[in-house]
Amino acid sequence: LAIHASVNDRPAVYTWEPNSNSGKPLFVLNEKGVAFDYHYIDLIEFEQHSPDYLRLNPLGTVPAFIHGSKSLTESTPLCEYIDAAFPGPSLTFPDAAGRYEMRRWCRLADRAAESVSVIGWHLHLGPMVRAKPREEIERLVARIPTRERRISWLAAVDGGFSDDQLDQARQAIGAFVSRMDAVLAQRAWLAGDRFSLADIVTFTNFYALPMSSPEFASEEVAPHVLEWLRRIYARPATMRTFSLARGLARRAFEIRDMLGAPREVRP
Ligand SMILES: N[C@@H](CCC(=O)N[C@@H](CS)C(=O)NCC(=O)O)C(=O)O
Repeated sequence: LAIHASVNDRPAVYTWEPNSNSGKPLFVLNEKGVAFDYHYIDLIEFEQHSPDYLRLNPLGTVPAFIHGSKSLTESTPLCEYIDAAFPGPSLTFPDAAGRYEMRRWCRLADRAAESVSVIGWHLHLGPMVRAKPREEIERLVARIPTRERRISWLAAVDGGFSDDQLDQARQAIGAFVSRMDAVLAQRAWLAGDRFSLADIVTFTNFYALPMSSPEFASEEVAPHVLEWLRRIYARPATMRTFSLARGLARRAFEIRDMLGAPREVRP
């Protein structure tokens, strides 16, 4: 992999599944109808720490978005970059108050996403990685560029999370979902009267809620969140994005059916 200044402005996204941070640029590009090259970086195979990938993002995290000679790797600001740098429908607000509200929700969602990630590791990533031989895990972890991430990968592989950590994560998810439900009772979209990056950043982290945390996603406790999920699953760009999934995010097709959202786009 190398950063080649693109002649025709066509961006390239190096990322994993349409899931969490990894998914943000994919949803935004498809909403805007921007053509791009998608390079799948397999998180389960630790490809985000390969020497080639580290040339694109020395921190060893996905996504990396290559545009001209630039490599952009911070996913939420990246969403705003894509929205502003490419043609297509605007995914932000024209006024200062709307943009403030949008960024406030992005920040809240990113913080709540840390708890979603604890549950995701516990249920999915941990078991997938633990299935590898120990020597291979050690070799892979040794390549991780930051100490902080080496420690969290090893902790997740070895002990997993304590019951306390899991409880706290579940509580934080529950609290965030009620907060969303209260706002979505008042308006159709998180930051106001239009679909915006706040909805995308939140959705990419919470699209699997009905499957992974059904206790917070019932008609009784979060009817407006369920309606919001249905509306986003009904967007053609959403399902076009999930069609790129090869592993974990394929579950989106099942979740769409669980929600009874329209099925125009097939897996
Ligand atoms: N600040 C970065 C963080 C990105 C991030 O944490 N990505 C995760 C996937 S959602 C990752 O690459 N994890 C793999 C690893 O840490 O090895 C952003 O928001 O883009």
